[in-house]
Amino acid sequence: MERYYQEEIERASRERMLELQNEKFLKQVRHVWNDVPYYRKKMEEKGVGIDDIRSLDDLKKLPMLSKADLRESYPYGLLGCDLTKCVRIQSTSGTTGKRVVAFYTLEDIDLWEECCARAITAVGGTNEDVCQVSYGYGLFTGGPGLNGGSHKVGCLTIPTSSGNTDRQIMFIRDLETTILCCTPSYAAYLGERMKEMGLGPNDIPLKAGIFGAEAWSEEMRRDIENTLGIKAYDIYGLTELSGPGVAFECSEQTGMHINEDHFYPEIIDPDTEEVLPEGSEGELVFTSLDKEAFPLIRYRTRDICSLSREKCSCGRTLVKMKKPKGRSDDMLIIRGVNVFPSQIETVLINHGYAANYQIIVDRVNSTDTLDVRVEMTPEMFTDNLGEIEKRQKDLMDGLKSMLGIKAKVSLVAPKSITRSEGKAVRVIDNRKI
Ligand code: DLL
Repeated sequence: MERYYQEEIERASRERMLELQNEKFLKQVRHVWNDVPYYRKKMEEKGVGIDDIRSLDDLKKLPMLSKADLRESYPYGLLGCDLTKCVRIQSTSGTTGKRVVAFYTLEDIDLWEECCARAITAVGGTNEDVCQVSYGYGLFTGGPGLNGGSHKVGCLTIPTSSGNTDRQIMFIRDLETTILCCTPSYAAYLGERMKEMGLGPNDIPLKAGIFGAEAWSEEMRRDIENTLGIKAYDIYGLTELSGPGVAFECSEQTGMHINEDHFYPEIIDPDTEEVLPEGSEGELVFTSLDKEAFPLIRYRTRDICSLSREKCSCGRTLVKMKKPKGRSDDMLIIRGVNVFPSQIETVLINHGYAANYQIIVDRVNSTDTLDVRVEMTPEMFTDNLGEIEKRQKDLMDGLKSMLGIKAKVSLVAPKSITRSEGKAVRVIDNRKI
């Protein structure tokens, strides 16, 4: 039986949802106009006043925000309320430039945790479940968000955070964890470690996993499901909008329902910023509908995906986003061809490898080179050079037909690529552009 955390919203009619979105949108724009001088200035520069915004149809008149705006206005420039009303900050793991800091009031946290509670309920979670949160806690939103959602659902929550893998497995077994929350790459590592310890799916009580924070392929989903003996569900979100729970997967496992009563999505052409019709692939842009401390209008996520309003068998009417292929800034342009790491992952897993790989890009004599380092599994490990060469050639052929360009493959020994406890770093781009 399908369960819902907030059924009236999750299954609202299209008319009801539009009415709610419209009402909240007008309030949110007014809030930003009155309380966020940075955005008001952007509106004025575009020649848009508050009276030009009368309904959601006018959304397209409004300027977009990007990560550059967030960096420029760091730390308080986009704050929408008095600092005394804020009770928390979270921050992105940004590797370049200034970090992005997002602020929350108590009410913001409550709504965010409700979104996570919807996600946990959608995978079958109830107050009889034990939910182990193995996302990082701290500035990263994964741990705190799912922790809050798990409390709301009433699960017994185990806040292990990430790392200390043997202890994670011990808790899963001793405390009978039924729902595991972590990045997909960490879930794969937990499965690998379990195998090394001689444990199989029947030795653990897990039934579901809520995995997100990074792009992962359908093939990786199948692998994790088989190794851990669970159903693996996707979850999406970003710090700027709250954290995990912006969208979540249901029993159908064909994309994530967006919590569109809180986050209004658009898909745009990343080059022209033109809004694309439903079903087109493009960059996902969100407008928050009821945030107090950190409201964002038309925020460009840089994530590439498409939206679908096809009827879902779970009964939810919330619009669905397809699994993001990755971020537009993760997309590699190799000799003029667009390559997503997730496409490479698909080929590797289809050839029987695990998702332990690294993509090294370089430029030699003005030509881009693509080198995929992938670990042999312990079962296929050999020092027979002929065998290794044959395997490398098979993979190169597979990559050529998926990507349309030639990639070099280097098979490396099991365990020689560093495992990740959070988001995996898959790409090393040595080109100096
Ligand atoms: O990763 C929030 C999160 C935590 C989501 C736990 C899900 C689970 P950030 O660190 O701000 O926040 O990174 C946000 O991660 O723009 C996407 O590029 C990527 N991302 C998040 N979820 C997915 C997913 C968190 N399910 C950025 N599939 C986003 C693909 C994802 N990419």
